[in-house]
Amino acid sequence: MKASHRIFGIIIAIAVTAGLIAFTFAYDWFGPLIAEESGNIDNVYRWLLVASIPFFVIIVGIIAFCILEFRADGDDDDRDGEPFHGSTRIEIVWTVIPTIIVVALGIYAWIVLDQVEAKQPNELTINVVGQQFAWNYEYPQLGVKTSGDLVVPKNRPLYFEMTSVDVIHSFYIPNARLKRDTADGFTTRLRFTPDTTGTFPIVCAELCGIGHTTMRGTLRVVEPSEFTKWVASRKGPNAPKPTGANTISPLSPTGETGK
Ligand SMILES: [Cu+2]
Repeated sequence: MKASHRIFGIIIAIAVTAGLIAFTFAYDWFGPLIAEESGNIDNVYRWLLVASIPFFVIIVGIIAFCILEFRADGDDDDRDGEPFHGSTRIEIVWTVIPTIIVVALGIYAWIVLDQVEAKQPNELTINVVGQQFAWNYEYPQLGVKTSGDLVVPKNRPLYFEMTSVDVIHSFYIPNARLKRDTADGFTTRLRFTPDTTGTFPIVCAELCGIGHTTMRGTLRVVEPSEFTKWVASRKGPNAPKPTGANTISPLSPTGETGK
C-alpha cells in the first residue's frame, strides 16, 4: 500500500471515530436525568463509548481494506493467498491493551454501582410486583397499594424491593438510568433519589409474553406536600381500589419472599 493511501486511511479513520463519538455524546439516549447520583451511570456509558468506538472503526476499517485490497482478480482467479506466520508482538499488543481497558472500565463501573446502591437515610420503601402485564406497587410504611402510576415525593431517597408473580420482568426507569430484573421467588433491589418533578415512563425491559409492549407505567415525581395529599386520598373508605389484576404483594414484611 502506498504511503499516501495509508495516511489518507488513517485520517479517514480518525475523522469517523471523532464524528461517531461526537454523535453518541450529543444524542439524548435516555431523556433528562432525574437523579443526581445516576449521572455517574451516564459517565460510565460515555467512557464505554470512548473505549469501544475506536475499536469498532479499526475492525470495520481493516475488514473494508481487506475486501478491497485482496479481492479476486476476475471470476477465474482461484490463486491462494500468500502464507504467513503470526506476529508475537501484535498478539501481545492486542491482548494487553484491551485487557487494561476492560479491567479499568470494570473497576470504574464497580465504584459507580457501589455509590448508586448505597443505603440512604430516611428511605421510602416501595415494593414492586411485576406480573403479566402490569406493575403493582405497595408502600409498606404508609399502608398504600397502587398500580399503573407510581407517585413519589421529590428529594426523598427511594428503596425498591422487587419481585414477580409469574415470568421474569425487568423494571426500567430510563430517566433514572436504572433497570433490574424481577423474578418469582427472588427479591431484587434498586435505589435512587428523584430530584426533578414531572412524569416519566416506566417500562418492562424483558420480553415477558404477548402483552410485553403494553407493560408500561408512569413515574410521577411530585412535591412532598402534594405526595402527603396523594397518600391521604389513597386511604379511608373512599380510596380508589388498585386496578391491577393481582394486587396482593408476595413480599412478606421482612422483604423476603416465601419460596
Ligand atoms: Cu414484563
